[in-house]
Amino acid sequence: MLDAIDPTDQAPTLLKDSVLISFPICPFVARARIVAIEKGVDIKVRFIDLANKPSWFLERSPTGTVPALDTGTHFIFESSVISEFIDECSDGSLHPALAADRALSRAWTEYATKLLMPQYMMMMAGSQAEMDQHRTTLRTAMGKIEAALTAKPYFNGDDFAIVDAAYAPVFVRTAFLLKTRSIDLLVGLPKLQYWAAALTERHSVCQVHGPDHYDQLDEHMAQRGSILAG
Ligand SMILES: N[C@@H](CCC(=O)N[C@@H](CS)C(=O)NCC(=O)O)C(=O)O
Repeated sequence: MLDAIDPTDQAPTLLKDSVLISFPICPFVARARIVAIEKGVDIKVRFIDLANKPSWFLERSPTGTVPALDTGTHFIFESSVISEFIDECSDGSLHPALAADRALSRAWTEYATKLLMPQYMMMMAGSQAEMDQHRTTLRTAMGKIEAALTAKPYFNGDDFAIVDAAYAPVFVRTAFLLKTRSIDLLVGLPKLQYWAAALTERHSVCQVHGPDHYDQLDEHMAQRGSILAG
């Protein structure tokens, strides 16, 4: 059986010199950065303009999406995979101990996209009808995870895990919409409210979403012609 990391594997060393290709407000980037902070990995971040992707990035990235982790020898894409790589290459694990729990955590980590996408589309909507449609999709997805949550304060209980890092950006945005637009996306979802409160006050989540994060979201919404733009 293989150890998580072969003792001769150079990956932990590679991680020290790796660069995370990023975009400031990207929730998928945020997920990987939160995991890095939680694991005490000081990762270098390089921001690119997604509206004008540099050719060196397009040449190496098959998806053209951020985050991507450039280790110097490997160009790793997909935020869940990058998060797992950071976790594996540093001490301890941000995954539950039991295989079935790990599998479930991974499945719900994938599910976060079902919230992130309609939430983004809702925030960028150009009309009320479009916004309502994405809000309904988002609320349906939120209802499914509300029904599935069995632990607190985090997804698996007391220990913060990769799955929590995946949902934290969703809740940073629900807090933004509540505070700045009086839109309450978590109304009637008490378990998500509890989880959201725990995640949005977590040090790593606050560190990744700095004091200018709300301004960056506002600016992005204005650029996209959102009806919610200020
Ligand atoms: N499944 C990907 C999604 C990443 C993603 O969609 N990133 C967005 C920014 S938040 C992106 O790079 N968009 C640029 C594009 O799609 O052209 C992941 O988890 O890494």
